Amino acid sequence: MVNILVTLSDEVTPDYSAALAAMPDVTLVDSSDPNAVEIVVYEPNQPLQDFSIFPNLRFVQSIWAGVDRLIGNETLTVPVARLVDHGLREGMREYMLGHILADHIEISRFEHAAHWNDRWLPLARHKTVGILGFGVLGQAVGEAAAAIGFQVIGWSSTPKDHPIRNLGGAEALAELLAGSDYLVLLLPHTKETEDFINAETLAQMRPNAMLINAGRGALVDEAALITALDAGAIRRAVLDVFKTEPLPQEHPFWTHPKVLVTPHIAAKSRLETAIAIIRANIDNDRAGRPLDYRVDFSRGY
Ligand code: NDP
Ligand code: OXD
Repeated sequence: MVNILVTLSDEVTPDYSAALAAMPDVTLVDSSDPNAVEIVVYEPNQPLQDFSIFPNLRFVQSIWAGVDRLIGNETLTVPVARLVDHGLREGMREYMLGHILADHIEISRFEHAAHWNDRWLPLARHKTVGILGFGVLGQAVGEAAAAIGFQVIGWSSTPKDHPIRNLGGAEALAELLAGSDYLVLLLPHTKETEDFINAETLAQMRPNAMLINAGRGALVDEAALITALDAGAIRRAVLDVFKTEPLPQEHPFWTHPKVLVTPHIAAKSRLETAIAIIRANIDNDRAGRPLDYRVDFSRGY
């Protein structure tokens, strides 16, 4: 038997608890007996921050992909696994492609138009989708965009052996910024990526570019983005993640005519796919194998 503490939001706790409790070798425990806790199934926005209270803890399984809130937590001395699963890939792909295509076929031109404007629409192959952060989710988005016909360029720390053209390094970044009609941000939040989109990088983008950030709010200098939108340095921004979440009611993004705000829903974790990843890591740990998708604390993601 293995003892699992579920530390998730109220919204998802009942479903994850039921799915785990149904496993014949799992006992659910609560934090009233810290000695009993062997695995914590966790969302990084939960109040539990001190893991040192669990002397028998073996690992922490995050059901989020982004673990920036865990990096630097010195009480975490056991392995941490992040979520990599099909549900996140599907969600992110649909979110990104939905926003890109809605913009690309100029839906806003026709909404309540009340006049016959039959100006030509471009084809996907006339446009470039640039993806900053060509990891698990960036590649899923890139593959979907390429399948529709967009030109796609990915960018990451190290170039990948992948059929989509992808690059690494500062020179390549300049090419991607200057060449993208749609700039997708799927970098993790680390010291290196903080305010990655700033006055300098925004100035390198195309005036017709649309920025879509589903990585983390910390990637974008919010004031610089508003200045760039107001000045016409870029055309539009779709933002799913913010420096402060929930986005404060008085924040200018809510009412900015060139900004669309979504409430961190680009790719929600789904029990139906996440549970298999949790199960696999329970088995990995029991068999003495390394965890799948273990977080590398030294690089910060
Ligand atoms: P991955 O770790 O698979 O991908 C991250 C990519 O970013 C990698 O390709 C990595 O390069 C690259 N990268 C990291 N740091 C740098 C840097 N300094 N310069 C250049 N490239 C860099 O993560 P995922 O694709 O699974 O997730 C990406 C992010 O998406 C998460 O960290 C999270 O913040 C966010 N997310 C948001 C969700 C939402 O609903 N809005 C849902 C899920 C995730 P390399 O491969 O070479 O290391
Ligand atoms: C995230 C997630 O990292 O929801 O944002 O998985």
